Amino acid sequence: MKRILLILLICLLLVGCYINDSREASKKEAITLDDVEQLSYALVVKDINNEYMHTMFRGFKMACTELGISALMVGPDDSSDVNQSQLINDLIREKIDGIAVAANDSDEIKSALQKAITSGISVVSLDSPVYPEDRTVHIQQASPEIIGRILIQAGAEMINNEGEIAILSTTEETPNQKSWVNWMLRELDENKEKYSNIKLVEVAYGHDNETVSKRKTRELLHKYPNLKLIIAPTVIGIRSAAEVVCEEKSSVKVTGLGLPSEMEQYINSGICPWMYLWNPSDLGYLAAYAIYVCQTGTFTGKEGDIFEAGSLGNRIVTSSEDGGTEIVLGKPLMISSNNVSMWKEVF
Ligand code: RAM
Repeated sequence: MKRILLILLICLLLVGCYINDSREASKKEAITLDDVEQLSYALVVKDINNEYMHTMFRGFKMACTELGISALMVGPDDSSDVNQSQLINDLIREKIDGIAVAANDSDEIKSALQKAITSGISVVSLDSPVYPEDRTVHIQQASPEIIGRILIQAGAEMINNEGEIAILSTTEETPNQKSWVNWMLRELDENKEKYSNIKLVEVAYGHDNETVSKRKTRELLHKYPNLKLIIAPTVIGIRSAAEVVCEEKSSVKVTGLGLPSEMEQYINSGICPWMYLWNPSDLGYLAAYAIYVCQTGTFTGKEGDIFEAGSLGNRIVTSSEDGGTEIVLGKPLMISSNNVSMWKEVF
C-alpha cells in the first residue's frame, strides 16, 4: 500500500499535486497544492523502491512528528524518468521549508539545490552527500574510510586472504558508493603485501536495481569461474547477489552493506558470513533535526557546532572528507548470525 501511495505521489507531483504523510489521498480525490496548508520537510531519496529509503523516512517522519512538522518522502522510481532535480524543483514551487537529500548524482542536482538555497529552503544531505556548497551539513552514517577498509578486511578474512574478488556497486557517480569503492581500492593498494594473494577482477554496477544487480551477478559468476567473493556496498546489490548465489548453488561468498531484515536467511546459511550497516532510521531522524536547527537556531553547520537531536542527544559537526562538514552517526555495525535476528526487528 505504501509503495502504491508513493508511486501515486510521484504521479501527483508530476501533475502538480501533492500528498503529505498526514493525509491519505483517496484514489478518486486529487489533492492540489492549494489544499495542503503547510508543506514543511521533504526527504528526497535515491529511489522509492528501496526498503532502506523507507526506513530512513521512518526516522525522518518520527523526528518531524516530535517537532510538530509535516513530512513527506519523494524520489525517483524505476517506472518513471522523473529525476531528483525535477522533484526538488517541484518542492521549491510548493514552498517546502526543508529538504534532506540522498544524492544519486551530486552534479545533476547542483542547480536545483542552489535554487532551493536561494529560495530560503534549508538543505542538508544524508546517506549520500551533495557538494559542500549545496548543503548546510551532511548527515554521515559512518566514516567512508572505515566502511571501505572494513569491507575489504572482512572479505579477505572470509576467503582466507586468497582468491578472486569482485565489487558490485551501484553507479560510478553515486557519491556514497563512489567514496566507499575508492577506499576499498586504497585498502588493497596500500597493503599489497597483506593482500598479495587476492585479485580484484572487476567493479560491476547494478544501479541499486534488483534486475540489473542480479544480471551483473550472473555475469560475474560466468565470467570468473574461480571467483570467491562479491562485495556489494548496497542493500539492493548484496541481497541480489546473495539470491543469485543461492539460486546457482554457488560457493561464492557475499558481503557488503545489507538490511538484516532482508539478509537473515543468507547470513544463517553462510552465503553471507557477515555484513555491515547502521540504522537508516537514525539517519533520517538526525537529518530532520538538523534542518530544524538550521531554521530555528543559530546552527550554521560549521565545524564545532553542536545541536540537540531529540532522542539521539547532542551531536557535533566535524569536517568531512569532501571539504565540507558532517555529523557522523557512528561506526558501522557488524551483523552476523549472532545478532541478525535481533537487528532484523529494527531495520
Ligand atoms: C542502498 C543505497 C544507499 C546505501 C545503502 C547501503 O540502499 O545505495 O544509499 O547507503 O544501499
